[in-house]
Amino acid sequence: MNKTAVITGITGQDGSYLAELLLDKGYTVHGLIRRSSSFNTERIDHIYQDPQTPDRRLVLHHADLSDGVALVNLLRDIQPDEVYNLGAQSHVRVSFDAPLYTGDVTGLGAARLLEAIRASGVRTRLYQASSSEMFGSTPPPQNERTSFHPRSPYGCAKVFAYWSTVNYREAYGLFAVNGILFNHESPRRGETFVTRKITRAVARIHAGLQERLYMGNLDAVRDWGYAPEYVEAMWRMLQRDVPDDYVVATGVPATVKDFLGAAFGSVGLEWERYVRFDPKYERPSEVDALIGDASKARDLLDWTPKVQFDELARIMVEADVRQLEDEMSGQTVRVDR
Ligand code: NDP
Ligand code: GDR
Repeated sequence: MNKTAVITGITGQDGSYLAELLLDKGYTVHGLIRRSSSFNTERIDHIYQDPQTPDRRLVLHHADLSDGVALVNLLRDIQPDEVYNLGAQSHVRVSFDAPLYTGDVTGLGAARLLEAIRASGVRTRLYQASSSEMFGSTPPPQNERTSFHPRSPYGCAKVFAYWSTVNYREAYGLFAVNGILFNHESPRRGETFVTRKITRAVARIHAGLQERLYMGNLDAVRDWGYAPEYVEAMWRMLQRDVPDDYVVATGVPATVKDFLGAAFGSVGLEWERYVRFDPKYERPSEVDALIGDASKARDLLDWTPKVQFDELARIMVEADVRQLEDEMSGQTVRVDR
């Protein structure tokens, strides 16, 4: 029989790729979306099925990770085989401006979902979107045994969610896993994360629409992978016989400067001519270097990344160039670029 999954955060980058993956595998997918005063479903519009569609396999529900009772009711009604908790206030810089909100949604939200599973009595498997930001200032390489030292309200909230997930596994025998994912990007990446900010600017500068790009710390080292490959790892974690936690990463380090070089270079531009510093993009405490060791995921999940940061930069610049051309010619903007 085909499986049923619930995805929180289905309107985000990862939620949209995961929904596609699960639909391709024959799942019925229930996505939780937030009520918004304007449309917020752009990333999943291409897979949307209206309520009149016979046998539809993508169903959207209004819900919020701050509303625990709604989560209980939804889980009891849907009876999912798998739950993927991807919903979060996921921006590290913003978490310094909104620390309590971030703690509520990103941290307590995960606990509400765990408790909703317990309260509804549903027999299911849970994936928790944990993050390399939990390692914070602990030096690389980081793996499943590396200690956490978060450097932002977001990182602290994710540590709470991580340990809550482990605790429900130990206390109640819930099949609950943490995917500790390092940065992963795509043409669907939110526009204010550093890679997408850069690739959008490259497209606009190349088209003569923008002169400067203002940035923060260019020396940070990150391990950037390709989001569609990472959602496959999430799914594989829930197909194992026993629940466990896994690091998902490329193992390839690159600085923000390296990404600038790859992105501007892909259209024949030198980034140094256009990029300027603005302290507003710095963080009160920074995470200097994240480089993941994903050997456990390779050995147990048979998962290996293929796209590395320079190819990723090219994919994202090409998509943003196409999107800009579409916008300038007045065409409807495609989501899947
Ligand atoms: P996005 O920011 O693109 O998506 C976040 C999703 O969470 C959106 O669908 C958003 O809805 C939803 N959301 C925000 N607040 C709430 C709330 N109060 N209740 C319910 N849903 C909410 O993140 P990504 O897709 O990049 O990441 C997915 C998850 O993985 C997040 O938890 C993130 O923290 C984590 N993560 C991401 C990594 C990355 O590199 N991308 C690495 C490691 C972990 P809306 O569209 O309405 O804003
Ligand atoms: P990060 O991603 O904080 O690693 O969190 P982000 O792309 O925001 O920053 C990466 C690095 O770039 C530096 N930086 C800038 N960042 C932004 N956003 N804007 C700038 O102008 C800028 N200039 C320099 C940052 O200081 C940082 O060092 C992402 C999110 O997706 C989290 O949800 C996820 O958990 C982690 O990745 C893994």
